[in-house]
Amino acid sequence: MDDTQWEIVILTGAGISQESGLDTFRDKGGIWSKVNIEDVATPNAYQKHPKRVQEFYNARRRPLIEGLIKPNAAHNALARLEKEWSSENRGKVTIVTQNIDNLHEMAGSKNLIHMHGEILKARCQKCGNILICNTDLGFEEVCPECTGKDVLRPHVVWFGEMPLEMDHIYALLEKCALFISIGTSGNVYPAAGFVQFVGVNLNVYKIELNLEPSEGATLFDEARYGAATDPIPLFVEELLLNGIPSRN
Ligand code: BV8
Repeated sequence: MDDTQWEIVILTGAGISQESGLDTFRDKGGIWSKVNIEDVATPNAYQKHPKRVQEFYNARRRPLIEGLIKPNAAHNALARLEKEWSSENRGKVTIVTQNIDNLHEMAGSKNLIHMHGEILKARCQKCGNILICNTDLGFEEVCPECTGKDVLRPHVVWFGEMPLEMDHIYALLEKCALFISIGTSGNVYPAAGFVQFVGVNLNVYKIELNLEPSEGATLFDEARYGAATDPIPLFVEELLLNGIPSRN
């Protein structure tokens, strides 16, 4: 990166996909108000009740496979930002998403890290093979790599498991000039700690775009509140026009 290039890291959470028709987790009526985390999203839950866990993810995978869920104006605006920022040679834009849906890639985002995994993939617990999964996952499937049976689990990161690509993410955070946090309540670590991590560098501008103040709201330089399809396209427009805001 030379002095004229400015890297941007965007953290997204469930809020960005809410207007596409996917439930968030901790809002009223959200996923964790209907099921307990301990029953469906931990390695222990999978060990004790594998069928229940597979069914929880099968039900969340189906609408995505059926094509019922589409990216919204916020996903599209971020894809536009990545494309135009790099084509104007201003630097790189990377999205680090906590979401396991595929809406960022459907919108056209390329530099994308799924730190909590992807629901449209399965992982072999025996050999680590990761494969596309666009069907219900049960216990009859065989891993095409090691031919093991009863070994495929959803490729998602459960509570108590290490999120993916953490070294890569921290390296990006270390050199970014702008950190944007979108649609996340700031409850789940390590993602909730990213704003503090980038804040060590006093030159990084940190902005939160969310429906309401997150747990870490006071750590940002700026916050704009509203449903994602409202402030995000507007902020992207401003960014492409005026560049990264300064902290001074
Ligand atoms: C780890 C993936 C290290 C699958 C998910 C105490 C005890 C035990 C553990 C811990 C503990 N304290 C801390 C921990 C660690 C734990 C954690 O943080 N727990 C919290 C709950 C306290 N974290 C972990 O376990 C992580 N791993 O730390 O590893 C390690 C070290 C050693 C050895 C081993 C490991 C792993 C966490 C990953 C969990 N996986 N799910 C699935 O989806 O089923 S988490 C789940 O939460 C989702 O991935 C989700 O993305 C993520 C974050 O939630 P949000 O996206 O923020 O969603 P939320 O509903 O909360 O908020 C939505 C926001 O959007 C709201 O603010 C709302 O206002 C806003 N909004 C709503 N509508 C809109 C909107 N905004 C804009 N527009 C709208 N329209």
